[in-house]
Amino acid sequence: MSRPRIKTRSTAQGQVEAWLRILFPLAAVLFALSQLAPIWRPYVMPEPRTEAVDHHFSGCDEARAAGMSNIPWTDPSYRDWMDGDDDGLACEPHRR
Ligand SMILES: [Ca+2]
Repeated sequence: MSRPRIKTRSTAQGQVEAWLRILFPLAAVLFALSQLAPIWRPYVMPEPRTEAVDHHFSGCDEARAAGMSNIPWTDPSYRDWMDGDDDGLACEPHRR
């Protein structure tokens, strides 16, 4: 009478399977946490947009009285006729 043959695993194969039993659940947990991360991200208030406003000054005296000088050509309040030397800056401070 012969004994039934029992297939045995090698030690290395057993170690690999043991590591996989640990690594697969760990990877699943880490993946799930990475998917939840956007929920935990703190809300950051956006910076208020500072859009340039066209003030429609009647002249440089009014602009300076409002605290604006050296108005660049990119500013909506810039007017060609307020830039006497045509250098792209309107209402430069008075020279002394
Ligand atoms: Ca100028």
